[in-house]
Amino acid sequence: MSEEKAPLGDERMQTMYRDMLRIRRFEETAFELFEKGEVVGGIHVSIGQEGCSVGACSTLRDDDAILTTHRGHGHSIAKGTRLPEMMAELLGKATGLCHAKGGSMHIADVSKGHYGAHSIVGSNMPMAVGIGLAFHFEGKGQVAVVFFGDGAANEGSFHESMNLASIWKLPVIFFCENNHFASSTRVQYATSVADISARAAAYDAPGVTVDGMDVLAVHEVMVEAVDRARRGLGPSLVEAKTYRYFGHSRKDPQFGPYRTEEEWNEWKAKDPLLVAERILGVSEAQKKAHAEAVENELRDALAFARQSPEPAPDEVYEDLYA
Ligand SMILES: Cc1ncc(C[n+]2csc(CCOP(=O)(O)OP(=O)(O)O)c2C)c(N)n1
Repeated sequence: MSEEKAPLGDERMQTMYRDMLRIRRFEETAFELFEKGEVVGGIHVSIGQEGCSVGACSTLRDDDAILTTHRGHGHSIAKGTRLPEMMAELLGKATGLCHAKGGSMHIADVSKGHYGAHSIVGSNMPMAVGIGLAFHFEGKGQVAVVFFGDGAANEGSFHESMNLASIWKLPVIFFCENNHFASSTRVQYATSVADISARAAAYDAPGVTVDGMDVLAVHEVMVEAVDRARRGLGPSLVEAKTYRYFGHSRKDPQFGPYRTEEEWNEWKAKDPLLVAERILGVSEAQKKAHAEAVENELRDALAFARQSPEPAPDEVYEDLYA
């Protein structure tokens, strides 16, 4: 459907494609480093879900806010977080975004409007409502986008947050990445509705389901939700149907026992990068140029992270609040 709509300018579309590739290659690299023991702590990759993060964040201003989850590398990169400091955070270095106190699952970059990755499932939604309330009072038209999974949509915090955002008409967009699994639990097993977006009706807000493998379709749906939020008309619920190619985390095997290789292959045929190449009009020469630029950027980011010092032991209590 998005193929029939007027395209964005070529430069913007090329940037969207490159951002998706940056996310894919950053996460592939980070996962390899994790398996070798170089990335400390846990890691959850969003490979397969790049159409969601880039489609959503490509509609935002620098001064808009995002909040993400344990699976948040893609949202961070799409919102503008730099790769060197992000890689350094994963490697537990002093130059990391959170001085090595966050790691993969708790990255934050407030300078880019990134109010944190939050690993307690559902915990970021009440925070997004608080940020939305601040934006409402400030009156500068800023919006807050909170990313969460299908599993989080069954948490009480989702319902409470949607309700409060709706009665106060706050500029909050609830962006559910329905990748069909919460750990090993298939969405249909644990969720009362076929489309999570249907739940918006209970909070008198627009709810829309979109193909999360199609970056342009996500972008288009988000343009409407963002516009509504900026105009003071309140929250929206966007559900992007997508798929994670990797297991939930390292301990989880890729295919099962909760899914089959056949299903995995069906989704891989709709890979968001392949779809983007087609609908954004990325030529072979442009693909090659993007790939080279991304490899160079990653190489530099990794070199920066590796050369950075470990945090000093006497800094352990700095930046902590209790
Ligand atoms: C409140 C809470 N319950 C359980 C967990 C353990 N846990 C971590 S991720 C996860 C699955 C979350 O699934 P979903 O919200 O669909 O996000 P996805 O992992 O698919 O991106 C669970 C159960 C947690 N971190 N927090």
